[in-house]
Amino acid sequence: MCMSRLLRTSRTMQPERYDKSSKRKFFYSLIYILFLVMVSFYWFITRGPSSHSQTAILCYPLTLPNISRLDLLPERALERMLYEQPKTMNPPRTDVLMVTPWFAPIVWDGTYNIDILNAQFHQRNVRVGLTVFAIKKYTVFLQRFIETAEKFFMVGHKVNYYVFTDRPNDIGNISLPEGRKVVILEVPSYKRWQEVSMRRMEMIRDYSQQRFIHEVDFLVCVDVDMRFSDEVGVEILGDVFGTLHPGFYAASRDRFTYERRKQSTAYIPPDEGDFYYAGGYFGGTVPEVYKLTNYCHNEMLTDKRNGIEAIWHDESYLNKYFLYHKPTKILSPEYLWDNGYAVPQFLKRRRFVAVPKNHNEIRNKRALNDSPKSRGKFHR
Ligand code: 48C
Repeated sequence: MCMSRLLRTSRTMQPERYDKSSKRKFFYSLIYILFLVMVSFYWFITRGPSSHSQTAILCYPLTLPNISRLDLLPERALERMLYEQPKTMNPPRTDVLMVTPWFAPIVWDGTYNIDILNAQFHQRNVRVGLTVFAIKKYTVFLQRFIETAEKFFMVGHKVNYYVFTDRPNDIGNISLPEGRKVVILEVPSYKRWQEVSMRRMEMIRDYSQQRFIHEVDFLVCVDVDMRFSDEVGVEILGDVFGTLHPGFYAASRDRFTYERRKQSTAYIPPDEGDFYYAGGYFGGTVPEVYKLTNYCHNEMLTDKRNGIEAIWHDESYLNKYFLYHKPTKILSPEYLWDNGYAVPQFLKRRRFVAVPKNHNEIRNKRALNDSPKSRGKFHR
């Protein structure tokens, strides 16, 4: 009876045991197959079917999947926009040069669509640094400069005003809306105004390396004795840009006030030169501005060692730089004007104009005015 029970039990048990072990086997086979599939897939994506190089074999299977930078590029598309179609046979301006022989655009009113540009730059969440020097008595220009910039400069974009000054206490608290701020940078002052003007290159270079590179994408470097009077937006931004001097946009190259003494590093012979660029308005990406300011500062130091200073100081070195490192964008005199000049027909906008100054007024900090009697900043 015992035996028969045992037999009965074993008969009933066997199929169950068989069932369990086959399940287990099936499960292990599945894992094994899955493992093989994964290893093959891994091999396929890391080395590819056609790779036979020694390194590939040696690296395998430690190499991480080969994800190219191109695979990580963000997809950026503009929203649907309605605007006038650009017309190949009907250029927007025929009265002015719109592009240089090296294919850099010259920015004039009517040649660009700011809505398209704003959409592009908003997508990139662009941050702009506006550098300005207010050394010694020039602090008097700062308030108007920032007030007018708040109305016209890069409206709707992130802006850091980098104010270089030797008198931080003269600058009151300036509160700005979200995304815009004033950063005061205390720097030494120099006796001669020429030295103050020239040393801007060194200071912009040093702060580009230490600070600006971490905080902004583009730098715009301008004079402070100016005011904004019309829109200046992202249309000005590019790798490296300069601005046509309002006194020389129509002059022939031999009349430009380039440095003409061969002893100076800023020397440019009369048969060379594209444009005469203003010292008080240039910019670009932080690395490009670093290269530009580093070059100009080093050339100035070389001249200093040789006892020579270029005729128009930093402006002369800037012009030399742009002759052999062509700017990728050029701003028309709309972006730098002096109301002491008669306004020509082609000048549709005056976006950034000189504040006429009387040196006594500045020294005494009396109110500045636009008196036509004051000598124009850009007149030579
Ligand atoms: O901040 C000063 N203080 C000065 O004493 C002389 C110049 N400057 C800065 O250099 C200002 O930012 C000026 O706008 C800039 C260029 N200098 C000029 O335009 C003067 N007319 C020389």
